[in-house]
Amino acid sequence: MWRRVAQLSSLVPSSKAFLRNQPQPPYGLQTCGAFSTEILKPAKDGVPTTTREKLPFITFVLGGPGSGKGTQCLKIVETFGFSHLSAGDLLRKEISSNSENGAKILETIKEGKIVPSEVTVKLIQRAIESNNNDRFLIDGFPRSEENRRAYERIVGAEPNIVLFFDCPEEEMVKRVLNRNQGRVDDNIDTIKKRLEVFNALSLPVINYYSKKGKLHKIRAVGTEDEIFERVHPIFTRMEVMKRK
Ligand code: UP5
Ligand code: MG
Repeated sequence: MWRRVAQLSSLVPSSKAFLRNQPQPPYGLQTCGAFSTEILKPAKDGVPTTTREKLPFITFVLGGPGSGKGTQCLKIVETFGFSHLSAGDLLRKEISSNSENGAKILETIKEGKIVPSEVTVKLIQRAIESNNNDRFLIDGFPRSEENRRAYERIVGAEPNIVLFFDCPEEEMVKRVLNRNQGRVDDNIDTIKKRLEVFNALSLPVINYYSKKGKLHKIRAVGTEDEIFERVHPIFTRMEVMKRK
């Protein structure tokens, strides 16, 4: 599994060529329920989110480093009762638990590169499985088209909606450098690499969901509360909230 990651990580400079060469997933789409969840025919190796009686409502939360994903997720959790799964936090937990992959995950994060999809998707899948909530925010994932396809293949479903926190690079760099929480990737060299990876590999994912009509782009400048005022109506409008 990790050998594949190393290959992926080295793809950052030539990401366009990599993305062009990726095969399309051979899964048929079905539409399910009132919330336009698209269930893909699940692969043999993973079905968890599709074995529940009712599919959970999944929101992917995307945006560059320091765009405020985590901060806004906490507010959405408080107001709308979602469970927050930060892919970065799940990976950092793997590092601190001295798991088999911990050292490699640490190296990848220090380099600002992307951890192999299988590693991250399994962590997300496990976190969803062990939580009975019917609504989740998946923060900071998928970061590449390959991540997105792996999630669809393993979990067998697409997100209901996708949030994109759109923030100028200058502001993101300032916020990350001010954070001061001891993260190994909060230094100017790694931040530059994270921004390169975001532009090369994550923006195509955002474009993909925009074309599918699932994307909610939020201007991520201003105070935390001002930004949340832009987020709030997205969820109040949704039928899923009325079921609470
Ligand atoms: N802040 C927030 N909002 C503010 C505002 N409106 N005004 C002023 N300050 C504001 O915010 C960042 C800082 O800004 C905080 O100090 C906050 O108080 C302040 P935060 O909400 O933490 O922003 P966020 O977008 O969550 O930034 P983060 O640094 O977490 O984003 P990344 O996407 O870079 O980090 P993540 O943890 O998701 O990933 C880290 C690494 O893990 C990746 O680079 C990658 O190597 C790896 N990774 C994978 O490989 N795969 C994955 O799927 C996920 C991660
Ligand atoms: Mg974060």
